[in-house]
Amino acid sequence: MTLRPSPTAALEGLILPKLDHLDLVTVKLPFVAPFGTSVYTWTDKEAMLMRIGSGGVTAWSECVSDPDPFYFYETNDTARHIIKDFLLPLIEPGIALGELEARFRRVRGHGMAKATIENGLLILIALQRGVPLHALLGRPAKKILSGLSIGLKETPADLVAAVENAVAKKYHRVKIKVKKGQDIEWVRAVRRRFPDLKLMVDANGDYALPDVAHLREFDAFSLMMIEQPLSYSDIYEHSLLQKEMKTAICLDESIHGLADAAAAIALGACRIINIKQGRVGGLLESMRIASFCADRGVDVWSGGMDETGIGRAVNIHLQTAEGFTLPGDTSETSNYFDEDIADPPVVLGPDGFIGVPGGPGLGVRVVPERILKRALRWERLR
Ligand code: OSB
Ligand code: MG
Repeated sequence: MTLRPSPTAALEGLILPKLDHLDLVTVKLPFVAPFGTSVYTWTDKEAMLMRIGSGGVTAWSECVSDPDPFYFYETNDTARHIIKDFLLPLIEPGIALGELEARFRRVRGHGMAKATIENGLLILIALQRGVPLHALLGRPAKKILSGLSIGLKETPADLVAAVENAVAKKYHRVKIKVKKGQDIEWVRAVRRRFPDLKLMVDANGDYALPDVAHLREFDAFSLMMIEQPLSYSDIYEHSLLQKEMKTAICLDESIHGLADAAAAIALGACRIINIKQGRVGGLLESMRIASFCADRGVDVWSGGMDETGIGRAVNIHLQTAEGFTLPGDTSETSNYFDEDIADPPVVLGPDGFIGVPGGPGLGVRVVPERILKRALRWERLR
């Protein structure tokens, strides 16, 4: 393996602007339908947004945590606490982004809180330069692959109906949530109806190693992968399971940064990694993981946290980076929301691709009236 230049070296050298103001705004947007997983059923998105301004330019970023700790340990309240009391005091105008990352390392974990700030600063700098975020990341625009994540459905027939809608829209792959007792027969029904569909399942950690015989039943369905079959905190047992299964394992919850990705790959715990930029601490760490995986022939894709239009746009820009070879959980806005807080909404083209917004920064407009309509809480910190 040849050593290549770091994909983030130039970004680490970016100089932080002086922040004139900083607000945390919590919004609550109803989902068009409840989203059920093995860990919880969400009926709305409660998101903490960060608004920062410098020299008349305003940037919005989104913390991808939920109000609850059912998917991940961070919550909107822990993120607020960590941002306010520990991360904000470390921001200093004139230092480089790499120096800020180094200072942030002293705070252990809390990647979603860190990502909110790092992403916000990158979006702000892109806006100040008048360039799209992907260009600031050093990447050309490209058509982004789409993918839908379908929540648990009561019956196999209900699930097949939902998959039919996704196929009609030309989604590039379909992921279905599974849990113990709501799995094999549901997947079998979808496979029978769509023998060639790019299909995968996500268990959000619902199984344990003694379920190996049951998990091997998934091998009959030519799935692209099974996402996080075992515990949210495990890497080692996934390496044992991967040896017993044909289907590729993809890790989501277990990967909190580059070191976890390296450990998982070295152990053979997965063949694919779901990179959620928030879970790993932001765009830079996401790019490091993606490049590391590309060098080792490990596919990665961008996960989602059913974000508002702000986080959704961040995920789209990220997917222009090297290594994002597989369709991610990047769906149309209308899959989750009737009205989002940003315009324009994400829509699939006739070929199922998603365009990267071309304007400066995220390339989407945050609509103030919609924020005000949806705001639960507004806090000025600077
Ligand atoms: O496990 O990937 C997951 C949503 C919330 C929390 C965890 C997960 C998900 C999804 C949906 O699967 C992703 C999306 O559509 O944004
Ligand atoms: Mg997942």
